[in-house]
Parts: sequence; structure tokens; C-alpha cells
Amino acid sequence: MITIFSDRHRLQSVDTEFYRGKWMDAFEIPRRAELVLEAVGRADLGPVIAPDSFDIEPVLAVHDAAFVRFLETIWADWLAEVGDIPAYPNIWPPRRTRMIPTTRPGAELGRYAVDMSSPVLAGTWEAARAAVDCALTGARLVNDGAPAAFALCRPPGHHAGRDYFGGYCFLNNAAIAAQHFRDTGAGRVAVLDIDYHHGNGTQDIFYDRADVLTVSIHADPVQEYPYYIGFADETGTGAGQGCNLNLPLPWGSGFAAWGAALETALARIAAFAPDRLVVSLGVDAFEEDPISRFTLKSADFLEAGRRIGALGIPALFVLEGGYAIEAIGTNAVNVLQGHSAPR
Ligand code: Q9C
Ligand code: ZN
Repeated sequence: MITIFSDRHRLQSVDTEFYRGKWMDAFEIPRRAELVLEAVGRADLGPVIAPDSFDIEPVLAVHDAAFVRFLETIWADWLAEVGDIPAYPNIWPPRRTRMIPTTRPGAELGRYAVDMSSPVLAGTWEAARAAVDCALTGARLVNDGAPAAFALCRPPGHHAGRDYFGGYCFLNNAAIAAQHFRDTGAGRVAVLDIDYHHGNGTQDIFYDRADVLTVSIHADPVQEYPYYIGFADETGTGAGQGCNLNLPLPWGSGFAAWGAALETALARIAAFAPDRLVVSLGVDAFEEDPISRFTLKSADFLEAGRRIGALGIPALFVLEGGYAIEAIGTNAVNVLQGHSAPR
């Protein structure tokens, strides 16, 4: 399996993250991607290539144009007004607000950001674009006949919606790749999100569509980020009715419950009979993950990969979360090796 990796991911790097009233050591750090890359090499998974450069069109096919313009330009505005420090919102718009454009970066950040976990830096736009390029290059490899490819994306993407960012995500790499599959001949595409957190951005992007099935296994949003969204009764709207499946599980869930949810997810995907599968590959359901509360073991990721592979659908894996530094590489590569295992 080919891995697509860009070292431009390092342009998104902070030392600290604001969480529960404190500045803590950041969880979403460049080292994560380097460790996954090392594990790919150790496992002899296959070649590692740099991404091709794609233009902005596939990004605009899923994200709002004003949001994309904001992401591209906000750093310059922040730098001019505030200086060379990470850019955070200083206000969020309340309900029933008119959302009139402002001249101030702190207010524009609040218009589009959902939380405090995703500061914009000088290199954020370039890093986010590089991650998209990795996903699109992987999609191209799958279109060219590869049974699977691995987009080693960082920053992650699945919390980025049509016009919002957060949860360490800026552009939705998996959704952009899924849309690209549609735009290059796939009639139906499924996105399977196995990150510990609900894939809210991906759900948002495809919620009213029948051509892209979105399925997510995640921690119950009553207890866990991204909260407010990801409940089992969210099944899609309009033409997309029935094309979103949420499988929330309570804190403490292990492979007994998680594996059963995966079976439900895979049965739904098989019934949908997609031409292409995008897997939002977060490995933060791991028992040792510092911000998560599921109890999957490293071997469970191998089994998950095997079961996904048994679908026999050409698949693009897109890295999302996973913060247990010592195990993230093993766990991500286990999914990929399970997927490639002969059966
Ligand atoms: N510091 C992904 O896994 N806040 N995003 C959690 C812990 C945000 C997770 C608080 C979690 C986002 C891609
Ligand atoms: Zn996550």
C-alpha cells in the first residue's frame, strides 16, 4: 500500500492547548505524523511518496467559498493587528445573530471556529492544503487501480464542516477526497469514520445527499467532543434521508461493543454498495489514548482493518486523530496491514 506524506504538516505546530481552563501540553503535535511515518517504514507497508499539488477547486467542492477565503487570509490580518502569536477567536456569535462581516480578525475567527483547539498560525493554510493534497493524491492512486492507499494527513480534517473549523481540523481531507471520487466517476461513495470522536464535519458536508453515505462510530456526544451532534437519530435530511449512520457508544466501551458497531457499519456500507470507500482513520479509540475513553487494544485495530478489507471496496485511508504517542504508529499501521492481509 502506498503512503502519501508531506513534511509541510510541520507548519501546524503549537506547544500548548487551552483545555478545561488551563494551558496544557498540546496533543495534536507534528511528532504524531512522524511516528506514523516511522511505523509505516518499520512494517514495510510499501512506498512513501510526496503528494501532487492540486488546485483549490476540490476544496471549494465541499467548503464554503467565504470560509476558504477566510482560512487563506486570516493569518495576514491577525499578524498585522496582533502580531506573530497563534490566532484565537476573542468572541463567538450568539444565536439569532445577523453575522455581519467585521474588520477584526478576532471576530472573524469566532465566526468560523467552533472551539479553542485549533489556532491559526503562519503556516496553517499551507499545512492544511498539504494534507488535502495527500488525500487527493491517494484518491488518484485508488482511481488508478490501487486496492487501497494511505493519506498520512496532518492536520486532521473530520471536524471541519462546510464553513467551520475546530477539533484540530481546518479542511476536511476525507470529505474532499470523497467528493473528488464522485467527481471522477464514482457513482456512490461511503465514508467510514472510526475516529473516537464523531465525524461532525463530514456529516455536515454530506447530510442532505444520497450519493455519499456517512457512517461514524464514536463516543456518545452527550459525554464527548464534538457534543451536540453525532446522535443515533441523525439519519440524513431530504434526498440524504437514510444516508447518515451514527453509532455512538458510551465511555468505557471496548472491542466487544465497538466491534459490534463496526459490523453494523460495514453491513450498512455493503448494502449501499459504494464504488469507493474513504476511511477516516483515527486511532484515538485506543485504551491508552490520553484524551479518549474507549479501551481498544492494538490488536483490535488489526481486526478492524481485516473486517474493512473483507468488504472488497477500493479504499482510501485518511489519518485523523490518535494521541497516544507511543502507539499511534502501530495502531494506524495495524488497520492498514489488516486491510491488506490475504484472505
Ligand atoms: N484536549 C480529532 O481527534 N478537544 N480531534 C479535546 C482535549 C478537541 C479531537 C480536548 C478534540 C478534537 C481529530
Ligand atoms: Zn478524534
